[in-house]
Amino acid sequence: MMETRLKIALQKSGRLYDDSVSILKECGIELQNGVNKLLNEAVNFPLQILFLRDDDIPQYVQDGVADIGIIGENIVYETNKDVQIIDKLGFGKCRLSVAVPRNENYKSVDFLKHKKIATSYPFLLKNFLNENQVDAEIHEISGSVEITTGVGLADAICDLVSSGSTLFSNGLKETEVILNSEAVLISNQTISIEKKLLLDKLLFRIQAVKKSKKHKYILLNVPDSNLETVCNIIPGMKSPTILPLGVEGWSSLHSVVHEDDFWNVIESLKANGAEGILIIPIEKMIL
Ligand code: PRT
Ligand code: ZN
Repeated sequence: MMETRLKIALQKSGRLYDDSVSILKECGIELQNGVNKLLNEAVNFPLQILFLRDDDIPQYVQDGVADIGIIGENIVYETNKDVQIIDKLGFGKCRLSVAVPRNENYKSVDFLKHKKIATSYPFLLKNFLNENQVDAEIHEISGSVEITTGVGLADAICDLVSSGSTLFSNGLKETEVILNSEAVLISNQTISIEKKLLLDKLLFRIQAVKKSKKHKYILLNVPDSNLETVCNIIPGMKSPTILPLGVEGWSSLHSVVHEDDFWNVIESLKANGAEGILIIPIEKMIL
């Protein structure tokens, strides 16, 4: 009997390519060296990788040509295929926004009434306009949306934004956020039990990698008199590890901090007499 393999669709080149391949790598999954750029096989996990245009991935996953895929939420919702979002992956963050020329006096969505809006996201834009009861003309184009107002093709645009510098250099300002997006793992609605087991295994690894990126390992020295206060500052996983130092009256403390509290924690640690603070990245985290 053929060994069951899970098939994953990844963007073949573009903004999601590097992070998609690295997340597999961080999950300990190694690809074969460049034999075929469109189809690859993991050497140490029953996984086949199909490299596709991002826009095509939802269709492939819906039809079961691929079992799972990595793609921006913007594409998942725009293509509106029957696929399931299993996990957010924390990269490829952007938003789908409406923008208008900077000198326009934009007060509300009513500004868009009977205007011409250029976009590559007609479905999401249409939904947004309907929800806001705005009747406008959608001009669908496949690229360079940001230049359309400057050349008189449109009055407004609806496009992806991350840093905002493309809008800025085209004399536009962001006025509405329609969707916040990041890369997600999607799956076919009906995968077999064998494949589901492989998917769970992959998901377990992805979650360990994601968690580790959000946390740092911290080591510090603290006078015993402040030990209790310092322990309360660091929430840790369960409780911090405390080891006596060679120097009388001092201890070494080891724990884990979440990136969200990171700088606050460091500041209060210093204020409470902590010294020799070391922060170390965590490679994997399994709780
Ligand atoms: O060839 P293929 O069809 O696979 O690729 P593509 O050209 O359609 O997509 P690609 O590689 O550009 O983007 C893939 C995915 O990355 C998108 O679907 C989003 O989920 C995500 N992503 C994240 C972005 C951006 N950030 C982004 N900034 N996709 C596009 N942009 C573009 C945006 O369209 C605009 O032109 O970058 C410009 C704005 O960037 P800032 O930083 O100037 O605001
Ligand atoms: Zn695309």
